[in-house]
Amino acid sequence: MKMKRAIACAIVLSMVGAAFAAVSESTSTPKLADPQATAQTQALYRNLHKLASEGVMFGHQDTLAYGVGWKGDANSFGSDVRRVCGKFPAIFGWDIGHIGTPANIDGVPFENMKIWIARGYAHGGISTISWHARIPGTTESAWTQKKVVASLLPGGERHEVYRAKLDEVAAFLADLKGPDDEPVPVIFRPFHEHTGNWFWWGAAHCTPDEYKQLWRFTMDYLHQEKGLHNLITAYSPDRFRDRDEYLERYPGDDVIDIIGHDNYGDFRSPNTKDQARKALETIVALAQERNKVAALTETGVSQNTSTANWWTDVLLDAIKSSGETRRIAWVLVWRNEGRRQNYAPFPGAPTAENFKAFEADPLTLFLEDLPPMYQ
Ligand code: BMA
Repeated sequence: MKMKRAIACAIVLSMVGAAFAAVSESTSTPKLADPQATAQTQALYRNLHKLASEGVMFGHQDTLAYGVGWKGDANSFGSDVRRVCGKFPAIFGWDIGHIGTPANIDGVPFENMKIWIARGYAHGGISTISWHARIPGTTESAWTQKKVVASLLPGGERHEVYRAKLDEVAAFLADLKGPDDEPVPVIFRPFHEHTGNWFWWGAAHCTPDEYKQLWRFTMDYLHQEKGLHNLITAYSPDRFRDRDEYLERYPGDDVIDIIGHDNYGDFRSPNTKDQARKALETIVALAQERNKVAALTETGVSQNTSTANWWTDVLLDAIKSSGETRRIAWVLVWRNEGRRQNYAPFPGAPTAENFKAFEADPLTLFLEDLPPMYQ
């Protein structure tokens, strides 16, 4: 296993400091919201927590499924990220929008997605699953601005329909299996960007209490009724003014594991560096107070039009802007749909050379740089 210098140093230091570490271990070991989480899921969470102080993992949505000018199949294991820098992302993003049909919202067959998630895990990588959910029981998209959240809760007129939808979600999640038939741990990130109003679960379309109840019912159902214990939950508001707004709809420390944040706007150019720093410092502080893990769960700029040095001069610069901001566990960029929509570099992209410098920085971690995450 090839490790970056930062990790190697951290290992030496942690050996030297082992005696001290043992003393503080009991207070610093993070606990998942699900007390019944599988051993691998617990190990992943512990390792995410530990790695967050050593490096920042890089993630890319749908990286194995397709990229600019190519499409994968069940047997392929390619990525635009690898084509550019020789390494895979450490974090593999997926989306289960349109669950219950053969292919997801962006045409990725769910059967292939299962295979890619299992292969990513077998290679030591980490998968995170978002959900651009249609309104349950309809084909109305995630972007339908209707007040339906209350109707999905227990006692609501769509509650049974919602349970049936969660049964489909659970069947998919239960089918993620490792080499010894163990459940593959995944970071589950539903109901994201809810501080905006573009999705039906957005702030304008439900009360804080309804939003929290949606999360609480959903996780309780997946854990208790469906017996799933391979989930690490990520809460990921879009841009927020301050801690109060961040926490206004927070479902609770007993539900959420990852203090996430989706933010494109503040990471567009160096001009908004102060806002980017403030946002990262806020989530890192909130995570540290709760002994949880902070992450920049979505960001990115178009690789066609962005400044060529965006990776180092904007993104990395923001992540390195203070001792606190460096403590996010990962950053994930959105999908490479094709020439029109792309957030990761691809061969020939104006950003490709700069991305190599981003990869070479000791702070960034790719699949090949990870220590074992599941033990
Ligand atoms: C959006 C865009 C859409 C896509 C959706 C779900 O941000 O990338 O093209 O369908 O995410 O992945």
